[in-house]
Order: sequence, then structure tokens, then C-alpha cells
Amino acid sequence: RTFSWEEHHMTIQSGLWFDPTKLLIGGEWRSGAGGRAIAVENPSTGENIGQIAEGTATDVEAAVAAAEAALDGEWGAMTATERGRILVRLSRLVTERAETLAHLESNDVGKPLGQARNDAVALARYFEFYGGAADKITGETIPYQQGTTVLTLREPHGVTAHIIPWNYPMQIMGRSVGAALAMGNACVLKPAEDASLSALAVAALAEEAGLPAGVLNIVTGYGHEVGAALSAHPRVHHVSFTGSVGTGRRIQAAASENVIPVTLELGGKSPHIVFDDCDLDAALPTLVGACVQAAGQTCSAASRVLVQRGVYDEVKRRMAEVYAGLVVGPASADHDLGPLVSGKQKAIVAGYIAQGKAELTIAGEGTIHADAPAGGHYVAPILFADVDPDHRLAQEEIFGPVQVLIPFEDEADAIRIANGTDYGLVAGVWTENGARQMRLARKLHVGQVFINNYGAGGGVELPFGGVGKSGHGREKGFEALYGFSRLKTISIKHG
Ligand code: TXE
Repeated sequence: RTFSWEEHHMTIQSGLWFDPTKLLIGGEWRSGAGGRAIAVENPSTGENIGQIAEGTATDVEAAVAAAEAALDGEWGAMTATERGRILVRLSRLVTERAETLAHLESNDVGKPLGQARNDAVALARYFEFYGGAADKITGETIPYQQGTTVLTLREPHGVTAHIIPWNYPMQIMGRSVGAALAMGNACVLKPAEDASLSALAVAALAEEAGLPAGVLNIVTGYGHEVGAALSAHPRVHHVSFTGSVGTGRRIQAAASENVIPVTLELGGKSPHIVFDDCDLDAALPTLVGACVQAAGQTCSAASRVLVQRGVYDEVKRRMAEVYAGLVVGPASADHDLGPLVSGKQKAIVAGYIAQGKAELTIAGEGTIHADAPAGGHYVAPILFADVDPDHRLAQEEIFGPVQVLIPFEDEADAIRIANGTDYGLVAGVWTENGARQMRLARKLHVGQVFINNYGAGGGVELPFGGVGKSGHGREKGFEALYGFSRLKTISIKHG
């Protein structure tokens, strides 16, 4: 069903349970210390739909102090089971308010309503998963010298910083904060300046679920101010970041001054590899979808499709048909694609498309619906064919609905091309040959391989992260719980 703008706004205004213009620090909803605000734009229309606080380094200082106080207080004394129960209650509240959360996200980042609803479901699932996992993490005993018992404990880092982007604000908040809280850390989260509403909404639900004051603090604002202050703060013990390579580098450099661990998830140029012997009818629906979801603004977007010569022409023709049917339009109308998040992002993507149109062959293109308002940041999805693996459009992360088709001869060729970028996040492989499946799974330089399926970020249970410039560290799944804790070894001499 298509929602009108009036209905869209009504759902939000009648359902808000938090003040979007405030920061949440130490259980208090307060104005930013600098008193300035950032306008919130609806990417589907270009309209101003409100404002958020422009936080400052002073607010970061207060948030870190609040997190420390929470660790010294009730939160630090709580059992893992009780922490888990709070997360499970939060999961239920997210499910109850999912519809408003989806509308909020959809207005804030331009995500088609159906995709925003999926994000709300995933958010609830992260809190459910980590709520259940909180008291399942154990240490071990280690055989050592006679008369000595050695055991290990998993302890929280302490104050953890979470700097998140605008493409999947709810999902990325859920995976990062969910695991950190399960392990007993106290968090300071900085959402992206163009996507802060859902983080504030979820933090208010966490209060309602019984999370003590100061355990989850939200400081909205710009990266160069709030993000920089947070990643360089001497009393922050871990930084989790999802975003661009350039910003990731700055965050790692800042954190290295304090010698603290960082988790970086920095996007990719993920290959989808299609062999002659695959079940093409099963593969085809995922080939386009795995790239154009969220208008291509997905870290794990399968933006390169590598196809073996024998089926290349057929794949090209059938993908072109899918592209011809793709419709872009306002988020509320739930078309295949919404707008890009901002004018800035549209300008970046338009630059790549212009270069592609000048230098490459267009195989397929979608359309922008007539109902798309002129002020929105719309881009028609486009597929380029016969692309040289070294071409800029086959090497750089575009973060828009742009896909390249690259032919290959044999398995060795496919592996060489797939591994031939600076990134290494996800790879998809389509083949019925079992031995080849295993060889590819082992030889691809990526954090996760999907064989005869493609999980663009899906599955809260699956550890997720990259190699190379895609970053390091793993979020999601049980693995994240190890990342958000540190091991202490205790040796007791008792004779
Ligand atoms: O990213 P930034 P931007 C990629 C994608 C996109 C490009 C630019 O290719 O086109 O990055 O997007 C905060 N210290 N990805 O400019 O700057 C910022 O406020 C600390 C891939 O939006 O990395 C926001 O909260 N923090 C990606 C967050 O970092 C800083 C998701 C991300 O913004 C900071 C998003 C600083 N100096 C973009 N500067 C993925 N992996 O999924 C900015 N920030």
C-alpha cells in the first residue's frame, strides 16, 4: 500500500516518544552545550522536517563521564542475566513501535518503507539475540602447574564509543550497541548527522526497558566535532566504527594515541561470481537485488557481477530486463528504490555515472517515477557491461545503484578478478560444483562468502567484517561478544 505524505507525517507526529532536538546524556534529555542545531532533511522531497542538536566536545566529555558513573553504579553491579533481560524487553518495545520507527527512518534517510520495516525487524532481532547471549559467554580453566588453578574471565572494556553511518542506522546501532551492552559496557553513540532520529528513538525505548541512566548516551552532531572528540577521548576504551575508509583511518589514528582497540567496517566492492554450471534461475533474482537494495548504499552491495563466458550474454540480457523494470520514487510509495540520502551523496554517484556513460557500455537502466518530487535526491539505477576489472567503476566503492558486469574465462580468472580490489567484505559464488565451492570459499580474500545465496548484511547470527580496506574486527553473531570484551587470566596458587 502506498502512504501519502500526510499519513507518513501523521504516523510519526502522533507516535513520537522522544524529543529529537535533544541529546541523551546520563539519563537526561538535554540541549547541546553549544546551543546549535542541524536541520533534518527528507531526502525524498528535499524538505526540512525538523532539527537535531549539534553536539560538541563538551557534550562528549559529559557523556563519557555519565558512562563511567553508570559502570561504577547499578550497571556495573548487574548480573549478565539481568542485562540480557533488559535487552529482551527492549527488543519487545522495538517490535511494538516498529511501524513508527520504520516511518521515522524512511523520512530521515529516504529508505522505501518496506525496507525500513525490515530494518526495524532486524533491530529487534539484534536485541533479542544479544539479550539471550548475555549470560552464555563463559571463561575457561587452563591446565597449568601442579597446585595452581588458572581461569579466564571475560570483562567489559568499559566505555565504548559507537560511530555509525546513515545507510542502515537501526541495524548498525542494534548490532553494535546490542553486543556491547550484553557484555556490560557503557556506550556513547554518535549517529550520522543525516540520520539521527532512530538512534534517539531507540535510546528512549532502552530507558523504558529499564536500562539505567548513563549506560547508553546519544550525542548527535558532526563527525569532525563529536566523532573526532569521541574517538580521541582518553577515557574511551574501545571504538566501533562503520563508514568510509578515510574516516576509518582517522579514527584508528586517534585511537592509537590512547592504544585502544577499534573495530572498523569500511564498505567494499563485493563480487558476485556466476559460473556456467550454476542454477541461473536461482541466481538471477539475487544478482540485481544484492546491489540496488537501499539504492546501492549498502556496505556489502554486490556491485561487481563476474560472469563466466558461457552464460555471459544470457545473464547480461536477463539482468537488463530486471533493470528496465526497476522504479525509483519517494520512500513513502515503497518503490524498488528510494532517493539517495543527501545531495552530497547524489553528486558523488552522479559523477561515477557520468564517467560510466562516457567510457562504458550501458546494459540496462531503471526509471525515476513521475511522482518523485523535484527536490528529492533520485538516481536511476544503471548496469554497465563488458567492464575492464581495473576500470575506476569496477574498483571504487560508489555507494549508489551502479553495477558493473565483468566477463571471465575460468576459475583462476574469476579468483584473480574477485581479489583484485583493495576491499574484501563479501563475495557471492554461484556454482553447482561442490569442489569448486570449497576452493572459492578458501581463496577469496573477504570476510564472508555466500555460496548459492547472497546475504547483503542479513542474519544477525552471522559474524560480519572485512579484510584489507574493508576494515578489521567482527561485528554480529557471537563473535562480536568477544570483540566487546577483554580476557583476564587469573592464576591461583593453592598448593
Ligand atoms: O562517510 P563518513 P560519509 C562510504 C561510502 C560513502 C562514503 C562517504 O562510500 O560514499 O563513505 O560517506 C562520522 N571522526 N560509506 O561521508 O564520513 C560521520 O559523522 C570521527 C560506507 O557519510 O565515514 C558519520 O557518523 N567520526 C559505509 C560516520 O563517521 C567522523 C557507510 C560515517 O561518515 C569523522 C557510510 C571524524 N573525523 C559511508 N568524520 C559502510 N561501510 O557501510 C565523519 N565521521
